[in-house]
Amino acid sequence: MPETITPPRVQDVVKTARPPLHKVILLNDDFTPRGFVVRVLKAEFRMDEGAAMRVMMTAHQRGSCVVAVFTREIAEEKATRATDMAQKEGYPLKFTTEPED
Ligand code: NFA
Repeated sequence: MPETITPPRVQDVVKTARPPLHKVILLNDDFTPRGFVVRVLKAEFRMDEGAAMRVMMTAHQRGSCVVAVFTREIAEEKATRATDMAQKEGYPLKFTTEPED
């Protein structure tokens, strides 16, 4: 009996929307020691010394600096953890989040 050969179906094209991204922003203050800010950036955002130093100095000089972008949940979690890390040491250091345009 002859074999029936079924050609492969053309796969449907499914477009997956990328989730909107949120920025984690480091805010300057007059009290938190520079070295502590660098330590938090390295610990929570896995930055090397050089990157952490540049972000810290940018916030120090301009008032704030974007640290990184993530999905909303991750951005909020990291901002909270980093802010808590400072609060435990008695520093007013603050990280906020905002949607990326
Ligand atoms: N402005 C702080 C100081 O001079 C350092 C700092 C930088 C704090 C960035 C917060 C954010 N000790």
